[in-house]
Amino acid sequence: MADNKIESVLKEHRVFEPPRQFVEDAAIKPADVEALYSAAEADHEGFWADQARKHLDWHQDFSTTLDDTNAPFFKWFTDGKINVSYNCLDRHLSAKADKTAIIFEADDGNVEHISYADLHARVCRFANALKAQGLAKGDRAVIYLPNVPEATVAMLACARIGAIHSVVFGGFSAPSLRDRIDDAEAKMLITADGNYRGGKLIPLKEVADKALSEGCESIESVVVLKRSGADVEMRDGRDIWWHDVVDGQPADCEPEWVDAEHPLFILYTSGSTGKPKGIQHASAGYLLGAVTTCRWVFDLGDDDVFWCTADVGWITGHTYITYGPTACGATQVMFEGVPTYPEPDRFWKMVDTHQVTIFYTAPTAIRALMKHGDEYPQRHALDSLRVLGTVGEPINPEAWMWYRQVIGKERCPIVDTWWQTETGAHMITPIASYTPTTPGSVTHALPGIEADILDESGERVTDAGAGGVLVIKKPWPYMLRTIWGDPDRYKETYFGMYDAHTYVAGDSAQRDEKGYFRILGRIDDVVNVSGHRLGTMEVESALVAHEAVAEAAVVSRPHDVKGEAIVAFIILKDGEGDEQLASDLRNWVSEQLGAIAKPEEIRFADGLPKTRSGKIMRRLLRTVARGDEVTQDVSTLENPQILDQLQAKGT
Ligand code: 6R9
Repeated sequence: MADNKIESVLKEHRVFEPPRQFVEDAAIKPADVEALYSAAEADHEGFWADQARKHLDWHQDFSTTLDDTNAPFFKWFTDGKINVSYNCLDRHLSAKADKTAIIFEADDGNVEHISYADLHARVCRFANALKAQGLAKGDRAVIYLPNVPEATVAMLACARIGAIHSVVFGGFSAPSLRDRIDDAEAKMLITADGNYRGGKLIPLKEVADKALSEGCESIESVVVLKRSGADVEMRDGRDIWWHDVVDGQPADCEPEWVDAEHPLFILYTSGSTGKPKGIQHASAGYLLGAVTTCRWVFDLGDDDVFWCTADVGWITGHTYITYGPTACGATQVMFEGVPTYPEPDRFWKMVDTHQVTIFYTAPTAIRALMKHGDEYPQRHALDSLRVLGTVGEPINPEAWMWYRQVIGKERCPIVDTWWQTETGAHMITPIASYTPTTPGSVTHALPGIEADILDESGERVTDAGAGGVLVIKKPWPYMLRTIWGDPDRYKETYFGMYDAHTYVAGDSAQRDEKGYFRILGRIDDVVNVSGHRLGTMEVESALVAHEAVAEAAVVSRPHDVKGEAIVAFIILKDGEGDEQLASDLRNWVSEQLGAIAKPEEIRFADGLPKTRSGKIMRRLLRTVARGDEVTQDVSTLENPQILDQLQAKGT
């Protein structure tokens, strides 16, 4: 099926021009885009310096644009001084104090409008509270909150005082939360008593307590938002309610002016080894990417209502909820719930209610909603929409066409945006008012981004249809700066394959006849389940931590809603596996890592296919998991008889 998918993308030749009316109404015209491309080509650094001065408010201007003397540890706008929360809030107050910044819709349908003046006051109060709790510039605070405005407030409050936040997605388990707190050596945890998603209670404080019960020695205080009203234990001297910490705090807080390179946040993401990587972003460069991409790619303007359906716990929520729309002074929708609750028309109903103009979601959501049938979107007019976006994984042409026809009514350009936690913001994507689009194609790199495809020896791959390694050949302002506490891993992972200026994304890609990029998938041991990155090693380590398991190998197979699903091959310490144990193991992984990592299928075997040097042959397992015929060379296999057994056990 994977091969079919690639083939159907390869045969895809449909091209859709940006609608004429859209271009006429757009803030950014094709001629403006052309000018950006030529400026970037003529002078990469000069281009980014101009953009940084145009889109950001500086407390002190910078004199060096790019310092690459210690490549790949690049620095941008080094001697400039800035505050990110000032750029997201204060600078809008003179003209837009009463403009709605956030339209928040809760899981139960309750709606709250928060103006820029109000958001500013909430951020200042919470920033003052953080300081009063002893959090200072450079300290880390882990945020483990639902997708509610307080998450944005907490992030911006950290930015205001120069503290470094690390948001952990609310679906992550206690051990995952603990690992992240320990790795970041966080001083404070900001969480909630719990919240409702899809009508179900998510017991955040309970999970947090479990995480804190072992390790997490760096944590001095825990701030708890009252959200669900659930009964929770508050530990004396450590836990304190959000409403109590902000009580009496002034609604003004002088921003801490930090160096452009001051770390803004750490966000953990899966890599090819068991330990998640703390991706570290810098203040000014990151914010610049958030602003330019909102303006260029989405054509985000003053009259728009922007809605990114991601959770703030992921990079998409960081850049396209907390930082991008606010830095642009835009109005955005923030949603606590799930697309199918109470009914599968929730998204479409919300688009009409809030008159959403730009809608940004993931292919997995599009595929899931498409399965429910056209009658749900057809209940709603959807006529406020003007741009549709997708992110997180490759989108199959069928889902792309459905999105275009049924949601966009053939009127809205679709921007299929390729980027990563590490890249900070969009990299390869159509520009809504400029780029003719093709289903399943991420089209071309943005101005100031030098994307290319290389073969293993570093030669450019230029032939249409030929695959290779996706690279970015020049540093860009919104790239990650390092892996928190592990600069060697940063260097090795992203710049180890070619040279210190060539960023290796970890994806393979190819070009079509037009020169457009298509993303084929990861080249490392990372799988993409419902748009979320998971390291197969992480899942394997969780499995072998179970008392019954001797060895585990995890691969993925295509899944028509999730994109990819996890299949785990298990060797038991003794005895034979049964359905009960399979179900226990699935739940075990969910407890260890979070529900997104739960294997779709567990297969028990007596051994794993290994090379004579002892390496598990994952390619072979992938073929078996997909139910495909094994055509690979198995002559190097140490234990060929295991293959028949694995295939026979297929369900
Ligand atoms: C933003 C985000 C990054 C990985 C990336 C790639 C996949 C993201 C994609 C896409 C095809 C797109 N990916 N966008 N693949 N088309 N439009 O998702 O960040 O969670 O770090 O994942 O997701 O494989 O390398 P992150």
